[in-house]
Formats: sequence, C-alpha cells, structure tokens
Amino acid sequence: MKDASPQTIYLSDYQPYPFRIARVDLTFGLAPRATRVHSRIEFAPNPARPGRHDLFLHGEKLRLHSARIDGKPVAAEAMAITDEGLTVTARALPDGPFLWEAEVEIDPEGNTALEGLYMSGGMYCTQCEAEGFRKITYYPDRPDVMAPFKVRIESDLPVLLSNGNPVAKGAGWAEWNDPWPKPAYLFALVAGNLVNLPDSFTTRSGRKVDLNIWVRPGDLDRCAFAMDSLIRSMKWDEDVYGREYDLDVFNIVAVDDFNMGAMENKGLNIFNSKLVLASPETATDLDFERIEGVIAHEYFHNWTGNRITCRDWFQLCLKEGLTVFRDQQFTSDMRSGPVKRIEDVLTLRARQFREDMGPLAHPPRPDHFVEINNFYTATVYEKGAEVIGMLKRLVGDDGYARALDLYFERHDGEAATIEDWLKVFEDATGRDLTQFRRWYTDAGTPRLTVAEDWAPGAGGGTFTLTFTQVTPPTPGQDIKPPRVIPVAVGLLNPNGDEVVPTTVLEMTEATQSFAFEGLASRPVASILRGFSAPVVLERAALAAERAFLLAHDTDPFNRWEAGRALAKDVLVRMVTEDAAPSEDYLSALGRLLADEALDPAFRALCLRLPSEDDLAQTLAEAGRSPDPDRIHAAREDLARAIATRFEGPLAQTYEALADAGPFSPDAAAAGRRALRVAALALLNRIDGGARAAALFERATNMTESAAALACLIEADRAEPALAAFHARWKENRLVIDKWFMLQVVHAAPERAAEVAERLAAHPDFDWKNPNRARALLGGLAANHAGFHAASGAAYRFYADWLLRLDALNPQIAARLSTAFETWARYDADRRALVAAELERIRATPGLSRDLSEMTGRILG
Ligand code: 0A1
Ligand code: ZN
Repeated sequence: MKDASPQTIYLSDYQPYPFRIARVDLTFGLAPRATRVHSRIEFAPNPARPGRHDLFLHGEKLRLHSARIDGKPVAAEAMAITDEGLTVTARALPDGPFLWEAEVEIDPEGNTALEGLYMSGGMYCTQCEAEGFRKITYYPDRPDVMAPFKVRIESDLPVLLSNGNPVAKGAGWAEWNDPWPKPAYLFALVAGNLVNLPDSFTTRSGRKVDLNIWVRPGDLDRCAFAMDSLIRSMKWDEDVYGREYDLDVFNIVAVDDFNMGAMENKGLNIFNSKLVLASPETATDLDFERIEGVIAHEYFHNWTGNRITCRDWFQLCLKEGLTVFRDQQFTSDMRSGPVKRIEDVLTLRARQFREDMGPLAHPPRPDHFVEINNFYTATVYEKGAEVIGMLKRLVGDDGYARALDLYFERHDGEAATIEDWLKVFEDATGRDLTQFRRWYTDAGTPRLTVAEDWAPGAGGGTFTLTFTQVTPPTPGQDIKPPRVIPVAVGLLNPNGDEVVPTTVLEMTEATQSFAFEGLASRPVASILRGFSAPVVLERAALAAERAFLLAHDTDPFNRWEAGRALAKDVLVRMVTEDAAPSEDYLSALGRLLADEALDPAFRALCLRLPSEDDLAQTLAEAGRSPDPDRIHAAREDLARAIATRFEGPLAQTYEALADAGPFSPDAAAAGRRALRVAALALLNRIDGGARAAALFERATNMTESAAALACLIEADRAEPALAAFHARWKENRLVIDKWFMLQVVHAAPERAAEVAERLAAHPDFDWKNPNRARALLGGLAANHAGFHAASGAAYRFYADWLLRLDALNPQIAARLSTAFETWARYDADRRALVAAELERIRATPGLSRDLSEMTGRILG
C-alpha cells in the first residue's frame, strides 16, 4: 500500500456512519488472477446521523465493473473513486432505504500483503482484520457497521467455506448464511483442496455443534491436540463465563502463509498452521501450550469481540485485552496457575515493558494512529489483559462476575467502547472508576518505590510501608497523574510463618503509607504478590532478604520473583563491577534445585537466567549505557558458574527426568521436560556438548530435539546434527522454521549476522512466507549481542531485509522493525549506526504507510 502523505486518524473525530445495513449478499466467482465479487447491500439512513449524507464506501485495489442503486447504474458524475474508496453524492441517493449492487474484480494471486483475499499454497483464504475487507469489495469497512451476511462461492475446488451456517451446496458452488450481525473485519472465505478432522460438541442447552479442523491432506495426523483444545475451550466458556456457542458449525482452517497467529472470523477461524499442527515429534511443549491458548483465545472471541465488538479501532483492547485475560485464565485452569502467571509476567516485561519504556509507548486505548495494523501490540493485548486483572482484584471475584454478566446482557449485538466497559463495572459494583480509567488512556509503566518502617511497641509493633509512584513521560504525554494501583502484600515472620495473609492495598495517591499493627516482631514483606499490578517495583532489599523470600514466601509468584531479583542483582554487578556471583544467590539456587517437593516447571523457571535484553533494559533504566558484549559474557559466566557449582545435582536431575513411557503433552510431563532441558543447557557450558550430542541421537520429541540442537550450536559442534535435522524434516515447513531460527538465535554473537546472511541465501529461505521471514529476522533480533554487534553488520542486514519485505508485505516489515525500538539505550556509536539504517529506510521512495509510521516513531 503506497501512500504519499499518510493521514493521522483521531479518536476525537469519531462519528457514527450515516447509514445502517440491513443485509449483505456476496457472490464470489473465484479465479486466481481475476476473482469476481458481486455485492448486494441493503442500506438505510442511520437515525444517529440525521440529515442527508454522501455514501462513502472503502475500497482499495478493486477493479469496478458495475455499480447500481435500486437496479439503476450509478451515473459516472455522481460517483468519485480514489485510492481509498468510492463516494456517491447524496443527491444521487434515494431518501430512504436503497439497494447498492456492485461487481468488482480482484487479484488474489497478486496479493502478497496477505490482507483481503489471497492465495496460500493453492488455497484461497482471507484476512480482513483490521481493514482488509476493503480489498474485497466496496463497503463501509469499519467495526461499528454490523450486518448479517449471505455468501455464495463459485469454484471447482472441493471445499468452499464461509461464516455462519451452511445453506446448500452443489457441484462448483456453496452457500453460507451468517445470521449474527457482524462487522466486515470478521468476514472470512476459504476455498481449497482440504481435508478435515471432524468432531462435535453439545452445548449445555443441548445444541449439537459440528466441529471441523481443515488442513492440507498431509497434515491431518497433527490436528488432534487442537481439536481437544477447542472442545475444552467451549466447555470452559460455558462453565466459567456462562457463554454458549451460537451456530450449528464451528470451522477452523490452518494456512501456511499468515501474518499473525490466528483470526476469530465468525464461525470460521483461520489459523497460522503453526498454531494448529502438532505432534510430539514436530512440536515443542511450548508449541503445544501456545496452540491450546490460541485456540481458546480465538474461540473466546466469539463472545468478546464478535457478539460484542469494538465501536472503532481505538477500542481494540476492549476485545483483545479481555480475550487475552480470558485465555490466560483458561490456561491457568488447564495447567498450573503459578507457572502461567510467571510466564505471562515474563512475556509482559520482555515485550510490553520494553515497548512502554521506548519511543513506541502508547496507552492500551490510543487516541490516534496512522496505520491501525501497527497497534496490534503488547500494550493493547498484554497490558490490556493486566488492566482487567487489576479491575478484578479491585472489585473482587463476585463483582467481576456481576460486571461481566451485565456486559454481555447490556451490549450483546453492539459495538462498544472502553467507557461502556468501565460503566458496567461501576453499575454492577457501585465503584467509581474515574481514576482507574487512566490505565486505559495513559501510556508508561509506573515505577513504585517502597520504604519500610518498624516501630516496636508494648502491645505489638507497627510495620509501615510507604509507596511512591512515578510514571516517566512517554511520547506525547509528559504529565502522568497518579493511578490507582492494587498492591497485594503479605507479611512473613522471621521463622517463615505468614503473619498477615495476602491483603490488597489500594494506592491512589502519589505517595501513600499503609500500617500493619500489633505485630510480635519485625516481619519480612512480600510485596506485589501475584504481580498484582503492571508496575516496576523498586525495592532496595538485601540479598539475604531475597534469599529468605525465595525459600519461604507462600506466594509462588513472589518466590520466583525473589530468585529473579537475586539473579539480576548478581548479573548487574558482574557487568558493572566485574563481581563474582554472590553466595546468597548460588546457595539459594542450590536449595531450590534440590527441593523435590517443588513443581519441576517452577524449578525450571527459577533456573532460567534473566535475558540479555532484560539486563540491557535494567542497566539503561539505571542510567548506564548497556554493553551487549559484557552482558553476554556475564550471563555466560554466571551460567558456567552455576553449572560448575551444581554439576552433580544438575546431572542427576537431567538423568532422573529422562522421558519414560509414551509422550504426553500435559503440563506435568512438559514441566519435567522443561526442567530437564534447563539442566542440560547449564551443563552444556561445561561438558562441551557431550550430553546434547547423545540426546540429539535419542530424542523422540521436538522439545528435547530442539533443545539438544540449540546446545550443539552453542558448543560449536552442530554441523552433522544440523544436516541430519534438515534431511529428516525438509518436507515440514514448521520444523524447518525452527531449523532456521535456532541457528541464528544461538549463533555466537560475532557470527550472527554472517550466519543470517548465509541462511538468507539458502534455497529454503522463502521470504514470502511470514513464518520463515520471522524465523530468520526475529531470530537475529533475539540474539541480543549478535544483533547489536559493534560492527553494525546485523543492523545493516536487518534493514536491507525490512526494505525488501516492505515492498511485498508491509505488515510483516513494520512488525519486525520493532527490533530497533530500543536503540536509544545504547552507546553513541551504536546509536549512530541504527539511526543511519532507520534514516535510510525512511528515505526510501514508495515506503508503505506501515513501515513509514514505525520508522518515524522509532526515530522520534
Ligand atoms: N484478532 C486476532 C489477531 C489478528 C489481528 C490482525 C490480523 O491481521 C492484521 C490478524 C489477526 C487475534 O487477536 O487473534
Ligand atoms: Zn484476539
């Protein structure tokens, strides 16, 4: 999409669309280079916009063959067409309802942006969120225009699918009817030579729903886990939210070329195949967990997104924050609550905190954008979910349940706003959420400092916690008034007993004190339990106190957090002072490793060292410019020190957890594998890859196979294993993505750019496939020291590819450009190198609106 002068769109300019749509009828004559789309749309004036209005329909890259109103061709002088759409002057429109009919031609095969109707491996598929429907036909492509759709597909392909319920089919055609009014972004069509895994689900009111997962013929044996996840999601949404499915069929289709993870089109979810296809041999435990979570996410959208949608794209977190929150609850119920919480916080810090502390910071509900596709961000999704978690903490579980019931009752069938959402909480609980709203409108991560005071007394002492919140300025928002922050706190006795169980303190001021009276002795405070708010807690705790919490905290999240804080303190001192790893940390880690009573998945998380990017962020926040090479070296040194000190217990853990019996993807078995490969990764630093080489030969599942391969790459003895892996999996695109990714992520930093360059020239590097492009480029960006190599080689290589990708698929190029968002952290030389690359990109003629917005914002 080329655009000379991209426009900024503002929330404050919102106006309802002047027309309503009673129904939409579409007929598709499919052909790879010339698909015909015939539309019949019944318009009527919208009483919310009185007066006479022109009819504006979005439309991009459409060849218009005919346009009629009430059966009569629209006169050329009554109609204006631009790159963005078509306008029929009000004078040419009847006073009341009218029928619009148009015939357009589109080119699915030439559609490399994968937005609208496109082809993937011989099949037709669609992606309409956010604004892709306008590439299919002329239409008011905005989420507040909702209508029931009827679709007829004409094609010789055997499987023809669209939204809603099947009506009828014959040789070369099929008809679908979706009775639920929906915005155009939820439209979907699929046509191809597909096979299905069928199943069914009977809802609690007795409706039998046919379920199908549609894939390419060779992939049918890898769909069972996705189907099982779907059935569990349907049941869970009934049990926990009282939400039933509302059509006769639910179809899922897996496609290989897909810009994002998956899409919640009504009754016809379309998935990136990597989030459907799994077998023990081809998918890691992380893949299984993601599949389960994303299947649930898309299914849950049926109520939070589809039945109740967003009024405009500024409200995106209304559906995404809530649906992520729901899928997190689901995973937590299916697996381990504490482990899921730790994983979610790790992701939040790695992606959202990083975003919030840099040039791309924006609120969960932004108030302006240039390209909406650039706002499918960690802030909208993950922070959007955290904000709901806080709401729930503040109003309690019952208040939350009442508010959600009211939300579904009040807004079903509507396109709603964040204000509507907060109002149901106010009405259901009587709470004033004026201050809470700032979490939606203000960007930035609050920093919470805490001071402790102990005053002994005759009838028991008083322990006082004084909190101060400060949110640093973000682009366009200098002043940050205090927010309401729920701080969950528990107090422990020096002997480890809990004297005050978890209590939620509600902080509303910039500085605020909370006192706990009548205590026998000075307690140890466990603060921000369960990560009760998305803030950075700054606490000058002693290593001994952290070690105490790591050993005794009854809150599993804070137990893990204490260990992580210890590890981070150690690493920061290793980088800045050449210090040796602290004894407090090493002995605490040793106890944890030996504690057989602890969940292996939890122990695995405790063994995982903070990432290099995380350390760079921490150093930058402390006002130091992070040196990627030193950070890498310190992290390696610490891993080696841990391995050397605990070689015996690590080796024993590794051996004891060898997979016995048949593979199961469940959380317990996955947790054991996670601990086993965490031990392996540490031991790899001192055994020269011996264990990894043996495991690579024997592994019967991808978790161990990929972990062993990663270790061999790090030990610089992977050549035979890489060749064997490639030979074995060359027909499986998803596994070959891993082959690309592992080689770049685990390359020695000084060789990362060179490895990426070599792989980009490999015949299997199909850069038109988003997964493959992400494997290579995302992998390079994830190799922190490699990406930031002082030579600038990786920056240059990366920028070259962003430009190449942009010409083909702007969304992918724009998303990948976030690798540069942290550039201001680094030293002057590196900053100059990145700035030069970003300027080079920005100056390229014909840059997409997507990438031009991103480079502009990153440069600041
Ligand atoms: N709504 C989907 C994500 C999605 C968003 C945009 C897309 O194309 C630009 C595709 C998918 C979800 O939350 O899963
Ligand atoms: Zn979503």
